[in-house]
Formats: sequence, C-alpha cells, structure tokens
Amino acid sequence: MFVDEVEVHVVAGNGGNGCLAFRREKYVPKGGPSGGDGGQGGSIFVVASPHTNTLINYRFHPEFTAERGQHGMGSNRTGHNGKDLDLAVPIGTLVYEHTDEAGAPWQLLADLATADRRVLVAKGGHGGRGNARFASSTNRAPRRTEPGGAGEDKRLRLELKLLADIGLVGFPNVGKSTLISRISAARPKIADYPFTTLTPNLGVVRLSDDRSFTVADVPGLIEGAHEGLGLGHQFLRHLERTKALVHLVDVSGASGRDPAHDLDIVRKELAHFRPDLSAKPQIVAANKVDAVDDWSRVTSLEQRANQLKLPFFRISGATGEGIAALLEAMWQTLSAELAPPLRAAND
Ligand SMILES: Nc1nc2c(ncn2[C@@H]2O[C@H](COP(=O)(O)OP(=O)(O)OP(=O)(O)O)[C@@H](O)[C@H]2O)c(=O)[nH]1
Ligand SMILES: [Mg+2]
Repeated sequence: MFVDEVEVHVVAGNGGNGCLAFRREKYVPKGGPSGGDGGQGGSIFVVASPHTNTLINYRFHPEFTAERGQHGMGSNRTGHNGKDLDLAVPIGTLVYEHTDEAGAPWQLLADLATADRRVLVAKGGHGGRGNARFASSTNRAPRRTEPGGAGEDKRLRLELKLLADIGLVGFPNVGKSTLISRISAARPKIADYPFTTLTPNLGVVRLSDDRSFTVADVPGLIEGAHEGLGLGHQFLRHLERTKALVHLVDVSGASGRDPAHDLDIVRKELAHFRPDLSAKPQIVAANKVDAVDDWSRVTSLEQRANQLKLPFFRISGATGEGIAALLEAMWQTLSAELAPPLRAAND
C-alpha cells in the first residue's frame, strides 16, 4: 500500500513545575528559598529523511507525545528538559496544521522538499520558575512558584507529493508501467487490465553520467478523473511538481478507443484538475507501434499533436523501438525548462 496522506496528532511535552523549597541545614538558620526551575517540555519536529519513502507508519501510529520537562527540585536543582521528538517523513512531504480558520482550516506549515530539513511543529512548554527566582530584598522567603507551560497540541496533515521531473500520463493499460520498467530500474506490476498501477512509481533514467532525471508512472486516468472517477485526482496531484509530462497513447487498437480523442480527454482532465498542469511542456508518444493494425490511428494522433504543437514520437515499450529518441526529447525539454530564458540575456 502506498500511503500519501495521513493525519497525526502531536502533543509537545509540558514544562516541569517550579519547585517550592527552602534551604534547611544545620547551622544555617533561615537558609532562604532553594526551589529550582522546571525543565523545558520536549518539542516535536518533522524531518525530511532520504531513508523513508512512505507515510504508512503514521497511519498505524498517528499519536505522538514528547516527553515532559522534569519538575524543579530543592537545592536549586533545575529539572531535566524533556527529549525532543523527530518524526521522519519522505522528502517531498507537505505539512498542514489544523487551525480555527473558517472555510480553510488546513494551513500549510512547511514544505519539506530537501533532505534533512527539520521543522518545529509543536513547541514544548517552558519550565516554571522555582521559588528561588522570586527572592528579593523585600521578600526573602517567597512561597511563589510557577507551573510549567503546556506543550503545544496540534492536529497535522502530512501529504506526500512525489518529486519527479517527468510524469507519464495516459489512460489505463496504455503501457506506462511497461515503459518505466524499460527506461529505469523501477519494476512496477504490468498486466493486461486497467488500473494495474494503484500507487505511483518513481524511476531514475540515466542517459549518461551527468544526464539523469526522474520519471513518475502514475495510475491511469479516465474521463471524469478530476471529479474522482477511476483512481481520481488523488494521484493527479503527484504531477503538480513535475516539470514536463509525457502523454502515452495506445495506438494498437486494442482499447477500441480513438488515440487522438484519448489525448484530448487526458489533456482536458489535467486542465480541469489544475490549469497550471496543462501549461507544462508536454510530449506525445504513440505507444505499442509494434502492434498497430490500422496506421490511420497513428497519423490522426500525429496530426492532433501537430495542431497542438506538441513533439510527437512513435514508440514501443515492448520492443524498445523509438525509446532512445523519446528519452532525448525528455532530456531536451527538461534542459529547456531549467535553462534561464534566452531573452533574459538580451534584456
Ligand atoms: N504490444 C504491446 N503491448 C504493450 C506495450 N506496452 C505495454 N503493453 C501491454 O499493455 C498492457 C498494459 O501495460 P501496463 O504497462 O501495465 O499499462 P499501464 O499504462 O501501466 O496500465 P495501468 O497501470 O493499468 O494504468 C500489458 O499487457 C503490456 O504487456 C507495447 O509497446 N506493445
Ligand atoms: Mg501501470
């Protein structure tokens, strides 16, 4: 199971109470106040870890409490601070906090996009002051102490967005998983039925030592996906962070659908979900060319791609035909996205 959204409840430690005590020693009459301060309560942090890639543990274990601060003690001893607690999450996790904001209670607290980023999510309570702190020239024997402060108590939502350079999109069964298993070390399940892929897969494509990028194979889209049909938009959000999209379209005729129409539908679903998704650079790949019975389907898809001014490739994930050229085009598209616009040099 791939868990990409969980709610957790975090409670930071309370601060320890300040202590009420007086020095009592032989030969030291009226020894004065000696109650120490309470320790700080432990805080809770969320940390982006390269060693984990799912949020699944949080589904089974959603409650976290950090250690409380120890109470202050006599002889002016301060209580120990409570231990802080680190919650490790995959890189790419967004942290939302539940607030009282009407209408939009979930507010973004942090975006853990880089390894080892550590964000405070619940602050431990401060330690209360012991009575020794309240001594003054007019009050040499104060009986006043402070209780420790309460640790913050928060409801958080953790949401994982994959960080991939390129997203493979298309109807179910068009060969997305087959393609990613050919171009990377990812080995997702491949089968001749729709919705084989239920959770996104990430693969790293290495063209050469200094030319590599990541590709995400997400579950297939169908008409109405943006409203939750099929596996719906819960996976579309993984595409939000990609820099470019590759439309994989089955031209073999096995699906019984028209490839050009398939392309239009997927583009429409993307636009409905988020307009900025359809503003990303896109490439069209006619897949399964090894099994084409009617080439007019391929040419009509090519014409549609030309009309949309999208680069077009004929490939077969099964035989490998055309894939080297497609990977080059993916790399070129990414390089163009990353390079500063030429215009800037002339301005
Ligand atoms: N002839 C032919 N069949 C292919 C090709 N690529 C994939 N297939 C077959 O198409 C079927 C679906 O392939 P998948 O890679 O599982 O398709 P998918 O797009 O990941 O499907 P979902 O995960 O369901 O969205 C499998 O039976 C594959 O063997 C190809 O290039 N040529
Ligand atoms: Mg698949």
